[in-house]
Amino acid sequence: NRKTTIMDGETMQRTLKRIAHQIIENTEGAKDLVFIGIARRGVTIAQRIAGYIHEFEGVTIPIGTLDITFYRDDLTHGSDQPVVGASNLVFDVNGKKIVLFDDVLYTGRTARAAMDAIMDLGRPNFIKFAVLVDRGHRELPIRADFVGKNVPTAAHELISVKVMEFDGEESVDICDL
Ligand code: 3GP
Ligand code: 5GP
Ligand code: MG
Repeated sequence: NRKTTIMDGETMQRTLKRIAHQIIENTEGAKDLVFIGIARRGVTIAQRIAGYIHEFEGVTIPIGTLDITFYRDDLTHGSDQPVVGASNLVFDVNGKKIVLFDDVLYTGRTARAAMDAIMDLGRPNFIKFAVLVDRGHRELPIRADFVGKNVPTAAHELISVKVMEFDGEESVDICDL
């Protein structure tokens, strides 16, 4: 059960600040900009980055959430079909510039389900995708616009993402199962 640390708390905070700056640079101003976090840690990441943007630019970005789960409870099978569960989208998506957040990007199926759920509600101006870790192994033609770190993994490895809000500590580790 080997474990390799790829980000400590300080590195994670620096990475989230960098993504905050990149989002400001690449979304043409805060007008109509909204965030959607994929439960659970994608929501935390969205909140963190919105907090930094508030700090840097003095603007408050609305944050909605999507809960996407799987038919099967064996979460290590990335190819199982993601299902959109509860959503809390506190804004009309029509005409919005949406940034979608998840902690880890793997097969791309969750991002696809999230985009489908958003498009069912209206016609956004655009959707961009931000992730803390891209671990590879895509099964769909999906990429992230903002990436904290690219971490090549084997299928049997797992990326453990710890955030203060859920885990009381912060780190990203590769775990060998
Ligand atoms: P999160 O709360 O960090 O977002 O669904 C419960 C948790 O399991 C979610 O974590 C989700 O991202 C995570 N999860 C779902 N599928 C996989 C998977 O294939 N591998 C790993 N490691 N975690 C997964
Ligand atoms: P997908 O395969 O659809 O891209 O990812 C499925 C879901 O599981 C996403 O929410 C993604 O964040 C999460 N996920 C996939 N692999 C890992 C992993 O290794 N670690 C963590 N923490 N989450 C993962
Ligand atoms: Mg996730």
